[in-house]
Amino acid sequence: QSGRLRVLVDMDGVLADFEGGFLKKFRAKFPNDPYISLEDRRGFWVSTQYGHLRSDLCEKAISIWESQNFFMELDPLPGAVEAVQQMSRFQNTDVFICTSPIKMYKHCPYEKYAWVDKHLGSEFLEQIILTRDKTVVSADLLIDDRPDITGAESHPTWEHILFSACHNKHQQLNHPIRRLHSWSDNWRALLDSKQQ
Ligand code: DGP
Repeated sequence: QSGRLRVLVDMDGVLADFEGGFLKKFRAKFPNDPYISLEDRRGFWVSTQYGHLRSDLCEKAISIWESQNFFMELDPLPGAVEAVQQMSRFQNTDVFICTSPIKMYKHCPYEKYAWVDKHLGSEFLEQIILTRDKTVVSADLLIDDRPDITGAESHPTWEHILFSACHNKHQQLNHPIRRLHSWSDNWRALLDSKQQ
């Protein structure tokens, strides 16, 4: 081992306010349709819950994040930018932003790079990992709001830290997993716990 700590930080729902940005743009584009408040969000997939509310709302939801400027205009979550900047300045620590782009690739990958450049600076462009399979990326920690992270590697090297989000905060998990409730929670202690 290199003696360095490697941390993967997810983007949507951890650094960028995907849920808040989605709801704002959904309500603006479809003002006469019902919507799901952040309080009532359950399950990782937004389009699934909207489809259960009314079947036509599934594709209306998808149209929001497939639109130009959706990912670019997401606000940073409170404390996220500061936390990642501080984390990256820690001794013996490498921070990577590990994010799964949507398959409609016209805007999303470009806008994710532009978001990182805008909010974290061009030096962070070196740290971006775009992948639909996070299990094949090796690290000590993965901070991510998605409860079920699976892929080709059945034994990922990282410990998944579940970042709390509107869709997962009520969720009981059958396997024990550590959580980070927000960026005001003690992420430094999590990193310390992995430092050999
Ligand atoms: P990640 O947070 O890195 O696991 O990426 C997941 C992406 O999927 C993120 O951009 C949010 C987005 N997403 C959320 N809900 C849905 C959905 O219902 N369908 C699709 N296709 N993507 C969704």
